Amino acid sequence: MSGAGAPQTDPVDCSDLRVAIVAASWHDVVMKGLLDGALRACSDHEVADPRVVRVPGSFELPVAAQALAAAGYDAVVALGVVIRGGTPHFDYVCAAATDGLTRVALDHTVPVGFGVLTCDDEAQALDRAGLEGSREDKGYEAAAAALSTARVLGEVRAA
Ligand code: DLZ
Repeated sequence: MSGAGAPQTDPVDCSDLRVAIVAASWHDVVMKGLLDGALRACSDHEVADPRVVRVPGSFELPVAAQALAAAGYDAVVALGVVIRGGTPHFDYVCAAATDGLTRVALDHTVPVGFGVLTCDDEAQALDRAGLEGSREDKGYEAAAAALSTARVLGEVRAA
């Protein structure tokens, strides 16, 4: 999947929303880039004080996202990096994170930004991490998507 075609949208005011970020801890340089990007997106959208929680790996993202959604956050941003190794573990962790986060979003009707990188190697991950020299900023994108979706859901509920 390429990053071409991503929407170019201006940040909307989300100062009234409660926002949480859940971030895995594997691959710390890439994770720092993703987390910084998500926090920058929150700032651009005027989210005052997003809550940040850390979990060990991407496999643990859904259960933490579920707890945050159940606690009443209006938007959750999930960040992680999974790098392919020589075993099927990669596929299981990616599937668990993807399916689990989708389930949280639908079960709670809360947008869950999908900022989980699934890469063949570390170079691919660094290129998407929003670091100096990266071509993409997936932490920012995931947070911006969750925030603008939370705004849309608010409008749907109000109509
Ligand atoms: C075990 C594992 C491996 C091999 N690789 C990664 C990875 O690249 N990225 C990641 O976020 N987590 C990895 N994990 C850890 C699992 O997500 C999980 O934390 C453990 O299996 C314990 O449940």
